Amino acid sequence: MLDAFAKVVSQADSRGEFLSSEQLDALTNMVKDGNKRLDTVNRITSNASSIVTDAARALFEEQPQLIQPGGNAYTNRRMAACLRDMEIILRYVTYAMMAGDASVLDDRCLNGLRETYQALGVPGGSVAAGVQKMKDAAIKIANDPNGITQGDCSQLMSELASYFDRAASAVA
Ligand code: PEB
Repeated sequence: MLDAFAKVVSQADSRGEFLSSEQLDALTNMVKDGNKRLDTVNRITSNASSIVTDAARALFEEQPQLIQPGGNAYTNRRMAACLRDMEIILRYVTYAMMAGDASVLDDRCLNGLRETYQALGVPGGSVAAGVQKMKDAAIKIANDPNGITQGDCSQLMSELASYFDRAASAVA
């Protein structure tokens, strides 16, 4: 598990070189945007349960077969497992956002997840659809201009989107 700083240090060390000016520039920009990054993580973290439940509701509206008898989210036990899975994925996305690096998401959440779902008979495409709904909700919340000093968050929002896309394509 690496963050954006540890990653460039490890890359440079494996080549036995000083940090390049491109690496330093990228890290400088990351430091400059640090408060925005923390606000992003904070906003998603504080709204995690509504992000999860709204996305799940929308998913079941779009794919009602999931909650009908025989569906993969039918029975309270499976419904609970489904909501829990969405929450786990969202939590790892916030970790990746905090770290500025996807490795924590890859190593601790997505690694082997597709195979786990295949073995359980959980439809990966439906999980991916749920993750995309969480992405839209998370960006809406993180990028809301109200109640915060305004600035350009486009780069951070596309980084955030990329972690959700990564999770969705790991299971689809
Ligand atoms: C991954 N999910 C499930 C299981 C595991 C995971 C390991 C099996 C064990 C259990 O039931 O608890 N666990 C989860 C995860 C990590 C982890 C992401 C990462 C660290 O440790 N069913 C649906 C939807 C979808 C869903 C499409 C969006 O219809 C999920 C939610 N996951 C789902 C369901 C089960 C499950 C288990 C229903 C239970 C399947 C079953 O037992 O039949």
